[in-house]
Order: sequence, then structure tokens, then C-alpha cells
Amino acid sequence: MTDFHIRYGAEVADARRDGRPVVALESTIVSHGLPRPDNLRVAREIEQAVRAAGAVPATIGMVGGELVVGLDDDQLTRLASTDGVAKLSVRDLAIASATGADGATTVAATSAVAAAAGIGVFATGGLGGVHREASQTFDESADLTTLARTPITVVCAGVKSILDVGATLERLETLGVAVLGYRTHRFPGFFITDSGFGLDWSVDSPEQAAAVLTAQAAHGAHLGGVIVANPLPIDEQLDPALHDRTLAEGLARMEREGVTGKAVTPFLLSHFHSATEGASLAVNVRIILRNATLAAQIAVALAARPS
Ligand code: PSU
Ligand code: MN
Repeated sequence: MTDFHIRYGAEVADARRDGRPVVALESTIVSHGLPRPDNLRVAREIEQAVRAAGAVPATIGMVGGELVVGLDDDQLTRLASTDGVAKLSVRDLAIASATGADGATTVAATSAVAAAAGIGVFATGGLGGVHREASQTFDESADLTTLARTPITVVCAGVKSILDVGATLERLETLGVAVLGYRTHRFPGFFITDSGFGLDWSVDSPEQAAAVLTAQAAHGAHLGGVIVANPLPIDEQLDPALHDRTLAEGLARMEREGVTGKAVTPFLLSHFHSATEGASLAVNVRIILRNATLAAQIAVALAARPS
């Protein structure tokens, strides 16, 4: 995974040269996960949250076939505002590059590119995972298999609550992806604070998270991903009854309309945002901003450790 041709944005290039902390950010959340025009504003706010905590944001995406680490504002605007931006998982990167496409990178693709660029910490909203009915559809996000082989720390609010959370946690265990709760032993449920599943491990500070990452790199026995699961405070979650009702409706609509493949996640997120009249959107934005801040704090703590 090191043979990507990468163009670095100016701020990221400077930070890499000076050894300053950098946080990777994905672009699928911007182009496919959040509605226009909020998406562009939120994309900028996420970058600001990273800077405010002392790190440099590197939003990753593909512009005209060129893989960019650290999109500038024009490039971010283009991915946020134009039709036909492809959703790129790892398998799509080479094809999109060779055909000169515009594309937004998922957690899987962003992780692979960030690791190739030497960036160790990445913030997103919620990971992809095993979909409900996956025993029939085989729908499991490439986010999981990519994290099994990619040395990256992903700060997220668990996996999206539209998924089969228990099955996803089982797959993460099988794949050797470490899961740490941030100040909790409960696995978060994205829109909701607690998914109903417990966690074996928890860290209490960015410094402790950084110590885990340093130990993992030092031991070298396994260089897969680490998930830092950062729950929303309970008073900021989406009302659980509204959540369950909206999800049931969304899944029924999806079945009726025959939505499959990579359209599933954007379809369900968009159903949530319209059916809750923006309540889930506000929660989604809070999740991402909190994760961006924590990821930056971890990147700063990592950079401060003696190497
Ligand atoms: N988290 C969000 N919003 C999103 C996603 C994650 O809060 O839009 C995106 C990520 O890019 C993730 C993708 O990698 O959804 C998962 O898609 P799929 O289930 O098709 O693998
Ligand atoms: Mn899928």
C-alpha cells in the first residue's frame, strides 16, 4: 500500500517536513454522508476543530484522478458541491485515478492512503461494518478488512447504528483490530451513546491512547488498526425511541426501493436526516467535531512522546 502517487496540500507538506502532528479526515462523509449545503460548512468546521487542538488537518480525496492528502478549499468545495463524485473504497482508487475521476474516500480508502502518507491518526463519524441481513446479502464494509491490515488509529463514535453492531464487533475481533473505549467500557452506538455492547479496554486520556499506539508500533507483532471509540455524552444523543423508529422505516424503504451495494449507507443516512427533520444531522455533526478534537489531541500526545 505504499505505491500511491500522492499530492500533498501546502499545510500538510509543511507539517510533514517539520514533524508536526497531522490528522487524516475522510471525504465520503462530506460528499455522500451529509446533505448540501451543510456538508461544506461542516467539512471546514472539522478542519478547524483539528487546528484548534494543535494539529494539522489532512482531508483526503481524489480530484481529477489525483490523490490529494490535504485538500485545499477549492478542492473541498468541488467534492462537496458537484454531482457525480464517486464514492471510493480501496479497490476503486486505481481505477478512479486512471480515469481522471473526482472521488471521495471512505474510511477504508482514507485509512490506506493516510498510512501510506505516514499519518497515524484519523477522525471520522462512525465506521462501516456488517449490515443487518448480512448473512443473506454478504454486505460487510471494506472498512473492516482494510483496518485489519492498515496501521492507523481511527477515532469514531463506534460503528453506524444502522449496522449489526454485535456482528461487527465479532468481525473486528476475528480480524485483529483493537477496540478501545475512550473513558468508557461501553461500545458507542454512533447516534446513540451506548450500543448495548461492552468493551474489554478503555483509555482515559489522549496520552494513554498515545502510549497504546507507541507500544503497538514498538512491539511490531501486529500492525493492524486501532479503534478509539468516543461516545457522545448521553444528553447529546439522538432520542433512542426516535432512532429505532427511523431506522425501522429506513430499512423498510430500502427493501421496497431495492437499494443495495455502496448506495446502502448514504441512503440510510439521508433517510435519517430527512425523517428526523435535521435532528440526526445535528447529532452527526457533533459526533464528527468531537472526534476531530480527540484525534488531534492524540496526534499531539503522540508527537510529544520521546521516540
Ligand atoms: N460515517 C459517517 N458518515 C459517513 C460514513 C461514515 O458519519 O458517510 C461513510 C464512511 O466513509 C464509511 C462509509 O467508510 O460510510 C461506509 O460505507 P460502506 O458501508 O458502503 O462501506
Ligand atoms: Mn456495503
